[in-house]
Amino acid sequence: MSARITSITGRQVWDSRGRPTVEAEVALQSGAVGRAIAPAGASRGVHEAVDLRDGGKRLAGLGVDRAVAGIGQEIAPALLGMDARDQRDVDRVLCQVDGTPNKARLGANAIVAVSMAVLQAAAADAHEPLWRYLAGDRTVRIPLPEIQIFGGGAHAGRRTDVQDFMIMCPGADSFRTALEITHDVYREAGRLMEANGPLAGVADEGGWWPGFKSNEDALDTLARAIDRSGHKDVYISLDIAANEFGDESGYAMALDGRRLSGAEMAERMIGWTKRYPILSLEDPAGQDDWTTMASVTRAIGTRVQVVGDDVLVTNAGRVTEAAGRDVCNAALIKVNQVGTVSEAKAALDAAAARGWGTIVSARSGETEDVTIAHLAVGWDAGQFKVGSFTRSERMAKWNEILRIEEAMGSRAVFAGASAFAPGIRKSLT
Ligand code: 2PG
Ligand code: MG
Repeated sequence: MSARITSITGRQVWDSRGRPTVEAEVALQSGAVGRAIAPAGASRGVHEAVDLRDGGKRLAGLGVDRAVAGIGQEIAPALLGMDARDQRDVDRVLCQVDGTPNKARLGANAIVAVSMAVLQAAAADAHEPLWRYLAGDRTVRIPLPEIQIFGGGAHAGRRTDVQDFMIMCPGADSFRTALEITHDVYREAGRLMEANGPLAGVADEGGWWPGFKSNEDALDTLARAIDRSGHKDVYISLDIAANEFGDESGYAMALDGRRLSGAEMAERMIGWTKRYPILSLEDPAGQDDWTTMASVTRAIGTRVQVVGDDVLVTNAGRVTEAAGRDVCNAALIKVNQVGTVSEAKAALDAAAARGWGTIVSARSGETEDVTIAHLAVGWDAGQFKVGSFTRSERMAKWNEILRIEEAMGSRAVFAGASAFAPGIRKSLT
């Protein structure tokens, strides 16, 4: 029985924001089947691969009929007969058939769903869980989770400028323990918000919807919630997503009523890392403001992880270029940001080769698909970012890692502090 691809089907399903997205199903000659669903970002970099949407009035222009049609009319004919185990070949053909540098013609939403479904089918064919199929004989770690407590920015009506207020527990002895600590901090944060002001449900990724007077008010509240949880060694991680409020003329932090130049922005970010127990800082500057990114990294990079997301867009070329200029010391890895599994892996490898931290990440629009949980383990990424600690499209991923941790039994190694670039690792021990 062979792993040749015998059919590929695309269909429209719905994501966690109630928007249409693309699911792909791939069947092999052996009878193995793989399925995957494309996620969708809200804060997107201009250098990302782009989704194909129908436009017009129907479904607010977000329909995916054209993306689904492309799977049937162009992608399937090109991939039928190929060996699903040759992921790199499959992904090369996907890029070729699309023919654009940013997947605009057939859509990154169609392409990423097919690329991940082929991977799932190959693992099913090998009768292995996906993480183990990817890891082979290598020892891989259970990733350190980065979990959102408050959601802001583009995920919460811009109630705070900062997008993600998260926590990390590098001192936990296991993933299971890290989640229990998160549970306690999340509840304490909710209680504080209930006591001190508006508690208006949850944001796009399940974090508390922020009702704060300033960005620093949110930071103070998070620090208090950590304190009240009684747990030690719990750190703050921020995704500033500065792209969303910055351009060539500077950064407009609306909640604080402040306009900052690049240099002032860097100073503010560095100041926060001195006042609060911040261990990780994502996108403290805009996607093309590498000068500000690099000055932040130069100032704090030996004790704080500086993560490139919109800055790097999971692109191996940009990772290598950024590494040459010390723009950051960690890379966020989102498969749909570049479009195929192999290109995402190449970006992760480029970052790991420089000794950077690597974080497999979900998008703000997600589904029940848990493929990325397996990528985080099987690729030994060390860190995993999925959003918050409510809502099943988030919890499904955390729960999947729990299952993997249990399946590994006594061989499970929790990444903990080892997830960070060497300097930061040292400052933690
Ligand atoms: C990010 C992600 C997840 P989005 O910026 O890191 O928080 O957001 O998927 O909207 O780009
Ligand atoms: Mg980000």
